[in-house]
Amino acid sequence: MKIKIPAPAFIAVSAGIFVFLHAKNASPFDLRGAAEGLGFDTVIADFEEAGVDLPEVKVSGESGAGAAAGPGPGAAQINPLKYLATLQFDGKAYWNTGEQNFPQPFVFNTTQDANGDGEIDADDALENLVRYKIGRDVYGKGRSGLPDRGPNDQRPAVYFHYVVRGGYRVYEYWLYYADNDYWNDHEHDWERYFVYESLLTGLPERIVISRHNQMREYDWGKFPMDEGHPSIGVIGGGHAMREAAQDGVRIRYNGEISANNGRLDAGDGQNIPWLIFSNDPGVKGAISYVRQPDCFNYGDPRYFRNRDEYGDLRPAPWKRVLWDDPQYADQGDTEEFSD
Ligand SMILES: [Ca+2]
Ligand SMILES: [Ca+2]
Ligand SMILES: [Ca+2]
Ligand SMILES: [Ca+2]
Repeated sequence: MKIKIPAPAFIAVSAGIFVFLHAKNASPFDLRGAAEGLGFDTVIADFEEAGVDLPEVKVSGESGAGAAAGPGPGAAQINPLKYLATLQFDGKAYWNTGEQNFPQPFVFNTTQDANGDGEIDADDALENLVRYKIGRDVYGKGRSGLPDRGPNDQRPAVYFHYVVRGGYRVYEYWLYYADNDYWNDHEHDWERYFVYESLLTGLPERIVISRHNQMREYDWGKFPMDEGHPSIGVIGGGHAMREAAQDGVRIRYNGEISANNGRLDAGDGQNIPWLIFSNDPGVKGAISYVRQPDCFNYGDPRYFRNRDEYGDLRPAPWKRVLWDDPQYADQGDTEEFSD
């Protein structure tokens, strides 16, 4: 379901908007309806990738060099809050304790070398994680039994990336969990949902959510919503996502947190806004971050079937094909890696 934009005769640019004038019908596609910013650089890149020869760029309004160089002063920005989801996790139904860890920064403890290898790094994650807690300065017993962990930054966090592909601006939301405590036990767990916004209408058309080694696609209009934001159910332990609700801890798009029928020892009833990490240009309210490591070692001695702390390497999100080519999701059961 790709929308092809014909090669424009020329592009007019002014203060963050642009108009494509097409040779055939001479009627402009006015992309002002897209509401939030259209990164000029990004669209150029997309045409280049499609092998379209770009015609002369005629700039109206502000000084040419400044307007064409990217989102300058006054230019609209990409707003990652626009499609940020409400997540509801597994609760105590079916006689279990429900979900025990939630999306958070992958760098969340910078003071404790928990696995004793002389480095404070990503492989200390499982040992330092304090379960059933959401908050800025979390303390407690570590997931693998170590006492006095903390301070941990276990606030809700998302790693945001956007690309323009096939007639869409794709808003990618990547979630990091320190522990995937399921039949496929592993340290580190990267899950994701993508929203496809049409460049022609400026409206969201599809949402794609990760579920084990699949990316499942839904029509935006048929997906459950929470005040205009997707409402996604997260399956216990492995964090696969689904369209149906769950009964446990809920983190809303606006940061409202509630335990419901789940267990939450810190964070219940609080409002903790999502941390939006992104290094992309023009992203509103983004916190930049260091894209290290390139690989996460999914093994951990805590797991009977995956004991090698430095084994089971999986590329970081920003090293995956999917990161810059989300059309890959259309191919269904062909994910590169099962998280
Ligand atoms: Ca360590
Ligand atoms: Ca570890
Ligand atoms: Ca998982
Ligand atoms: Ca590890």
